[in-house]
Amino acid sequence: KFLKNKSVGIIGCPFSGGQASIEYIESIIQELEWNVEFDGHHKLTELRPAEDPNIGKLKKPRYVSRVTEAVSKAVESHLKRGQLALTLGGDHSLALGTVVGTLSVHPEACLIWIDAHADINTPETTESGNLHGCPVSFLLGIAGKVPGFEWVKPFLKPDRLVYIGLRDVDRPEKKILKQLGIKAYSMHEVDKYGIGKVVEMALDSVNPKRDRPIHLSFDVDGLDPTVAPSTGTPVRGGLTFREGHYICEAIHNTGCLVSVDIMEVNVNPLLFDEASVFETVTIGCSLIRCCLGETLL
Ligand code: 6HN
Ligand code: MN
Ligand code: MN
Ligand code: MN
Repeated sequence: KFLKNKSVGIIGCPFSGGQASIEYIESIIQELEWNVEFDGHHKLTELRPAEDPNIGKLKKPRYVSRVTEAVSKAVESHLKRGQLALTLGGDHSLALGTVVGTLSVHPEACLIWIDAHADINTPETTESGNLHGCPVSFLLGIAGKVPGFEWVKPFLKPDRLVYIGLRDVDRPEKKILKQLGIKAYSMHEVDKYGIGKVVEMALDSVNPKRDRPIHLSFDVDGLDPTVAPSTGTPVRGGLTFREGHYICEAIHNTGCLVSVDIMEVNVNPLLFDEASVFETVTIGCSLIRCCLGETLL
């Protein structure tokens, strides 16, 4: 509904060291008869400032703000050309950039966030100080003024956001979700209703007429660590292989998908063995194929 032709722009963001089989991804997308534009991995490490002391508890705030701003421009440019923007990461703070990029082209877009975590800590509530636990608070405009992040706009309205897969939400994050009335389907609801019903309810809440562009931000730790092991903050009891794929298939079927993030795939051989990395990259590729319309039959 919102894309000009079957063309996808890949934004490679090896922000935590990842050079994840881009060539493989290019070829599987072409197999599906999509045009692929991949202008290389974005040189994000070049944006690292010489000095980057904490701001309050926040770690590497200047580096993250520069990188995410650059990523927002990349997403914006692909969307403006009518392409689907596919961002491969990298830590989930990148979604601050990708979602702003999507909103700047499609202000009426909604955001579907697949994750074990809510990533909605504010600079006040974060315990770790890691910005990948905070992007959603910045997106909603509830993070307060943090120097360097003035570019973050437009903001996302809380009723345009829905979560699926949550199971490790910090106490202050639970409070924020309640206060803002944000729709969230945890693993409890996935167990109770089944993934089919959960995705339908999620879509009904943010996109009742299926006429709004959709940004899907998929943190692979939303999946169970048995199927996506090489990720930084794994949590047991996650989405199964099929539940993850079903989400992507169902969202593709709306015809509204404009922007996809596949995040937190960690390919660092010092942290994970080869088999774990291969399994995680492979499931990432397979989710992408579903987002682009691959069907089982
Ligand atoms: N992720 N809630 C924890 C924190 O540090 O704020 C974990 C965040 C994980 C973030 O997986 O994208
Ligand atoms: Mn590009
Ligand atoms: Mn995340
Ligand atoms: Mn996560």
